[in-house]
Amino acid sequence: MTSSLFNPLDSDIRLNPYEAYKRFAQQGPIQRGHASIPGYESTWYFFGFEEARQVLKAPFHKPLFGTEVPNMDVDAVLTNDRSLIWQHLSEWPLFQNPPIHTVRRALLVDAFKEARLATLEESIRRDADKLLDNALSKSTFEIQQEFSYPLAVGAISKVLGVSCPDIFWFKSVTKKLADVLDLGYVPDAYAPGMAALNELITYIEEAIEWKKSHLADDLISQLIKPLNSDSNPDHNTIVSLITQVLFAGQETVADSIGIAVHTLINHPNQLTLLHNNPALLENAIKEILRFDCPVQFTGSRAASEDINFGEIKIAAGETTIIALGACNHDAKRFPNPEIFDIQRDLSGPELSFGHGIHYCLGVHLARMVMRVALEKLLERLPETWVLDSPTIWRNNNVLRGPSTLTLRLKNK
Ligand code: PIM
Repeated sequence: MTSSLFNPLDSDIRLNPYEAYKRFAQQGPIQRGHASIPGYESTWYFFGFEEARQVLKAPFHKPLFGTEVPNMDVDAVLTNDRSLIWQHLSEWPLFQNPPIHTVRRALLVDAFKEARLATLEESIRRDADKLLDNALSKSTFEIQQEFSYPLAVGAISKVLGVSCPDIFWFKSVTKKLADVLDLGYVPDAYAPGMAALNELITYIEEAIEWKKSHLADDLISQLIKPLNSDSNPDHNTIVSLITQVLFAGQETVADSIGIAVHTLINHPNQLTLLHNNPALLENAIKEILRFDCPVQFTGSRAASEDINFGEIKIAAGETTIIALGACNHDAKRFPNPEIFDIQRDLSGPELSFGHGIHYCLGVHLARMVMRVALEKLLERLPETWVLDSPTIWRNNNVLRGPSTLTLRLKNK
């Protein structure tokens, strides 16, 4: 049952988010949510595109973790069972504030520049072909496990300069971290998440040891090369940077490929249009991510002072969460938002990759892997894409994407 106060944990929001957002957005672009999540009792949800851009740019709004926020009892929010894993996760630039955020993000920026990533494209393209060589010989094709996920993990491994980890193991580890990062208080996720994190840390420490004698032009080499300066990151910082890159660099990319295929299957005319006009691919990718984005909610940010948005007064210590999917369907910014149109004019500001100092570092990687994936699928799949069974969506409120998306390749 849905209340008149927004609760991102309501099951109908996960199952049919855009209908729910539309209903709530009619009540205004900024709304106080349901007080159901411990630590987020007085959270404001942003549904308006412009308002969201404003709050993401506002310097006095900080992510919750690791910050001093007036009127907020951070210890109460970080109760014991989750504090252990958050000690590590809150080191991620994704959850940090300046000045630490600025220093750590700067350590990653070069590896994610468009020109640098372009040097990896051919090898990612070869991976895509190999995966499809294996997958397309069968009568059905489960895109996420057989294609999107290994392609995304392979791509981020190339950025880091390590060989692709065992996909089955890696998926189980990152799934447990995704459970921890779900919105709200998820007590059952913390112990398995911590165990998974420890496995990931062991894997990364081994990779770092190996890299020390195999330095190359890659991110881990950059991070561990002595810079002869006081600003060298320490070992724990390097490990946490790599856990963030490994986690964030593949989950959402794989989800985006799955979302793209699901959306195109549901809009066969647009799929045909794209087949006949490959030059539309770049705009199609933007439209896919506007229409259905893989990160539905930003992390929570607390106001460090009182702030007014028109009639709405957000008091110091109150938290804000941007409903990115809702903002991407704000009719003031995108007329007829529920229409999926790969020719839509998408010049101008966007939000699918966030905004402000936490704007997604992986934007070029995500777009490039999506482009390679879709080019290869358009080239090698039959012209009509047919689902073999209904798409199953992942069980997470923040991260959206198909967990199972099976295409029928041959009549059985
Ligand atoms: N992953 C990639 N970019 C952002 C993310 C993310 C955002 C919120 C929670 C978990 C991952």
